[in-house]
Amino acid sequence: MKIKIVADSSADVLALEGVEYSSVPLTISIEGTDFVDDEKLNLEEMLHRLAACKEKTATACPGTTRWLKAFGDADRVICFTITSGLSGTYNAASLAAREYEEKHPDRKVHVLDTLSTGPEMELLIEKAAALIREGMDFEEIVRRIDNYRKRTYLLFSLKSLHNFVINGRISPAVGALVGLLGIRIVGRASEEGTLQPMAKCRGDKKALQSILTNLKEMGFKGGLVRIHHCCNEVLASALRDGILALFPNADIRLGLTRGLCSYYAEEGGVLVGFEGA
Ligand code: X90
Repeated sequence: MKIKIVADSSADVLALEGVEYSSVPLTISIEGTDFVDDEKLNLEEMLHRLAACKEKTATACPGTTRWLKAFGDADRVICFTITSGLSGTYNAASLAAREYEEKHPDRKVHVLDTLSTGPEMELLIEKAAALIREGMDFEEIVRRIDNYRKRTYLLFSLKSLHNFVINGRISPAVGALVGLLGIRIVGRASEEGTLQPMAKCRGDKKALQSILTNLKEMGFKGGLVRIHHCCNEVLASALRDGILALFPNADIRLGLTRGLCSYYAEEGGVLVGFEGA
């Protein structure tokens, strides 16, 4: 029985080797232009337009039609969504899954609210892909992924929370933490899947130290780490080197945020997904 993986575009994963996979795009609207977060997205143009734009910009989650298209004709689907704490994506995917199963009673879709995004989603997707390749059955994979999610985490460093505030995704009080020149907010995805600030840091070097400290406190012992950044190769590489200096056996991979995560993380933002306790 073939198992397909489907995830929304906030996972920053466009393709998977050896496993059926579809990425379902969110949309970023900037002054009348819709940037669809798929493989054709011109990220550079989107960031330029964003920097020049003085009007309100917005994002939108994929509707059920896009999800149904991604499920295609798969017998079994494992579907990963960005946190329901910040987006309607999980809700839309769940509605689509119900519709799919009603139409095809022999098929099944498991929708997983990752309570996170970006590189933590990538870890969950990678794990599911590995288990599919091993030939494990659907129910068992779903069980394993549910357990695995309990020990994966997301930390981040952001220079601005502007787009979170204007889209009503965090309270103005939290948003007020940044705005000062050179201040980064280091935070984590909370257990409820919301943005939880942990430290205010002046400059990327301090942010790096704060991320390393939190990584250890959250139980990292040298497992998998995925780092996604928006135009900040310097901090992303320094982080990799800092982690490797403490945990030489860590398995670390760097990648780029795509449209949705770039819009919210903004230039300079770095997201770290890892295996903790
Ligand atoms: O329009 C929509 O439905 C999408 C809304 C998404 C809002 C959050 C995006 C987060 C992107 C930024 C840093 C990580 C914060 C994670 C907190 C859980 C990535």
